[in-house]
Amino acid sequence: MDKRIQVIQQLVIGFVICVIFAVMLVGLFGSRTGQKTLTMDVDGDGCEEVVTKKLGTVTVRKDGDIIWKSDRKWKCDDFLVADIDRDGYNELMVLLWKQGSFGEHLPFWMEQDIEISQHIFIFSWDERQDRLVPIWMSSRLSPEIRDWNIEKECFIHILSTDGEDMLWMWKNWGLVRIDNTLVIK
Ligand SMILES: [Ca+2]
Ligand SMILES: [Ca+2]
Repeated sequence: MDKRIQVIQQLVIGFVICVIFAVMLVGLFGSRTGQKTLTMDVDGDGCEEVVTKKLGTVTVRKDGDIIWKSDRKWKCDDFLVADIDRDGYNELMVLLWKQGSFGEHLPFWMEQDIEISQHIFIFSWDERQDRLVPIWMSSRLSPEIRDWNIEKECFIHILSTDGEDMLWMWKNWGLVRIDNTLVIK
């Protein structure tokens, strides 16, 4: 066979393999890499802000001005806005990846904290500071979250990467799993 034809065949096969991989990657990560926009009242003034996720960054805009933006070091998968503690004001929940789980407060037995891990960070509007402040920051999630959504206004329905279907809610000072103990009507 002509060598040029062989080269062309190899190039075509290589291209097809690349396309197949690209389609698989989009299938695996497409839902997480897409954009998302919600209009919700985040600062409790009765008017809606625009919350967006784009290229791994979550941004809150009020009248066109950015009033909150996720940390540059985070890769945000998704966000939810709901009144999870049922005080009449919405919280912003961000599902994100970051390096390290302990920040500046590294446990004495650890020499380094460089692992990339998934976390849920929850923010609430602080009137005195006039800004969103973190009220709960999870440690490394295990198993990780594949998908989540708000159910019945304040419950968080979570599907883990290992296929577990869970229901969580805010209790006292953090998220607590409740699907084993409570039936929602
Ligand atoms: Ca508002
Ligand atoms: Ca609230």
